[in-house]
Amino acid sequence: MTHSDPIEVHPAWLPAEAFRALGSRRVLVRGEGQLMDTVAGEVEQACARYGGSWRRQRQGEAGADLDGSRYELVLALTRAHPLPSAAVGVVERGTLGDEGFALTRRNGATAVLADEPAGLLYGLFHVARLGEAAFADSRPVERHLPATPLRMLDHWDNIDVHPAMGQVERGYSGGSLFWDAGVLRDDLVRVRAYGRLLAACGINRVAINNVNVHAAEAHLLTDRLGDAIAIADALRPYGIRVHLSVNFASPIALGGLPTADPLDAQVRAWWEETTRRVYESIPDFGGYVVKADSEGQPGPFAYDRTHADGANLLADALAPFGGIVHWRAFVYNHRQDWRDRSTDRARAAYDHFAPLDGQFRENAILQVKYGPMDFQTREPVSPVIAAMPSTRVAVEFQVTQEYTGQQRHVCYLGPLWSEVLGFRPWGAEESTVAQIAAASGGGLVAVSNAGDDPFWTGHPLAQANLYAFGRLAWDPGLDPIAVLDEWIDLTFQPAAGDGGAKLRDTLHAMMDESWHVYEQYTAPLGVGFMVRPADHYGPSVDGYEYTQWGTYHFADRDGVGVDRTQATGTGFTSQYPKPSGEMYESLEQCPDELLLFFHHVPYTHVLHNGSTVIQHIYDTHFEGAERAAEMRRAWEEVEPGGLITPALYARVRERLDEQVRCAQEWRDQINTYFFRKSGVPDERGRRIY
Ligand code: GCV
Repeated sequence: MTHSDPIEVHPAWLPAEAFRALGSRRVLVRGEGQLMDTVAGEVEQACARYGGSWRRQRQGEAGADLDGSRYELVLALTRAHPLPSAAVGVVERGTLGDEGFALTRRNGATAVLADEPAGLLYGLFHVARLGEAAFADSRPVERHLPATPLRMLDHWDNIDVHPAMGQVERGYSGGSLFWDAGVLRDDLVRVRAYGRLLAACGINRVAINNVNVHAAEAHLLTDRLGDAIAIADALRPYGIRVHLSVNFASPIALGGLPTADPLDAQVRAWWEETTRRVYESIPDFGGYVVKADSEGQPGPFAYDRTHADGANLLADALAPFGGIVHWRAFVYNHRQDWRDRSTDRARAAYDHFAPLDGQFRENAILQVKYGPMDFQTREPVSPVIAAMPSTRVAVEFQVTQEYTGQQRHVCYLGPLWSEVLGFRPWGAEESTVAQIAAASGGGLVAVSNAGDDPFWTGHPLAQANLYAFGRLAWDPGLDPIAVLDEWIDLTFQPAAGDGGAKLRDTLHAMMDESWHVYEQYTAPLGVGFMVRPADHYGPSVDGYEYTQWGTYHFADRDGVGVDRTQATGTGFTSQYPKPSGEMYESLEQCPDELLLFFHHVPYTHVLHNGSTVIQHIYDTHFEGAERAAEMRRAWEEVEPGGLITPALYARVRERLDEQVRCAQEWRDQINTYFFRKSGVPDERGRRIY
């Protein structure tokens, strides 16, 4: 295998083989509408390839040959009339919602039923996931309903190539799927294929442009709306609604008004009219995403108005059309003085937003990053999530691996998200983060990691992160390792058979704990950052220590960590309800992995695991770098073939080389730094520089 092997666009988790089982059956599709056409098209293609047969039955069309018993797979809307016999009595009509489906198998036929076409689309992809298992034995009726109707990806794509941030801000997968150097791509076939991949893992909304809305991108709302229309047309067949990130100062920049004051009548009229025009062209438009008064983006503060005033302005403009505004809570002082230890960036989102609870419109969603800082490898859950009972709150994840190896490192993030989603701020008997987000009507959002790279995600194994986000958004209770298994089986379908068992084991060995491995060799015990400023890749322990960004570790010769306690620190722990706040406040109860996020401790402090902080730093860094090398050794034993094409093999191999190199660099810089600061030697006498 060489680098010059031709690389076609990789099918990701939808290779043709994923449809072999259903494509070799007799299939009946029953129902009308655009999404039903998509379902029928999928079935038609699969049957053409694998020798099955299929029939589309239209409403009212009946006849002996259309009896469901002649089919091995029936995909039908519950309102279909007459209902194919395999589907009769399976489920009560009207109980599956807009997107749910029911699946059962009896008398030799598998039936998938849904109240709405979107449900059948998700049901079809579920059958693909099950493969032959969908046609074996009988199955009691299973009902599959998404935990939340809002399962969204944000793209940080720019239209113009930004001088510092490029075509895609924090993008590690080549260029944008939508734009190339200032223009919409001519051919949106790939965007349609992207929509298909997203639907197959459960995502139903995409914000197409960067939340940092620069000059050209602001025009998507008006004279470049055509770009959004074309993208919406490409994604619609897979049930995906398009959203736009908008610039809060648009009334000035685009409308020629002297102000963007959210309470100004002209400003309100401008947003109303502009929004009306958007809906004229895109009737199923999802709504707006706004980053306001954050990292230099304009917002309501310029007019002495609150974030609620800002969000409500846009919510009111969107409301007549059923649209939503996602208002981001990533607001903090990015001009902090490192000498001032009382200002704490972690506190900022809560301080800004908690007092506004109850003031947001019904169609405004507060979009909160999962942690209080910025998508670090390890952070506590953001206290904002539990602090706004009268606000719709969406939890935001980052699939693009800005701080988790930039798709050069294997870092499967399913376990991180699953941990966050399962966290219970009020204690064991109370709601999880996933339940809070769903019950509030906020849902889940993540920054996409996809681009025009032939493998979609730069690192082929990073596809698993995109897949896992969708699946966990659909059902946060899924075991992330089982989700990884699904992804392996779909993507490397032959792995589902005997020959693939070894590949499956290898991928699990490399990926299951890869987030922990990455955590081991990077910033220790939840302290965060220590990355190279600006590009956020690779180690630079003091890179941010004396900057204005508020991301400090405060290491000195005696100890390290940020005191965020109420007793002696910034008081951040008080933003949590009981018992989580008490747990973090207490040095004894604080989980080891978050110790340095909440406490400044001496290097000799003994962790729950019995090790001192300094020895733990040495041990985890030696071990993490070694485990990265083990991943490479495991991959070396994989034999290219089948769906492990030479190009895919080589791409993974080349990235593993970089991961091993970078992990060693992290190990040596971190260990050396703390040895020099503390003067405490490694008790195992390993090499520190
Ligand atoms: C889009 C981090 C990233 C920025 C990003 C920002 C955000 O700070 O480094 O590139 O900007 O988050 O989420 O808005």
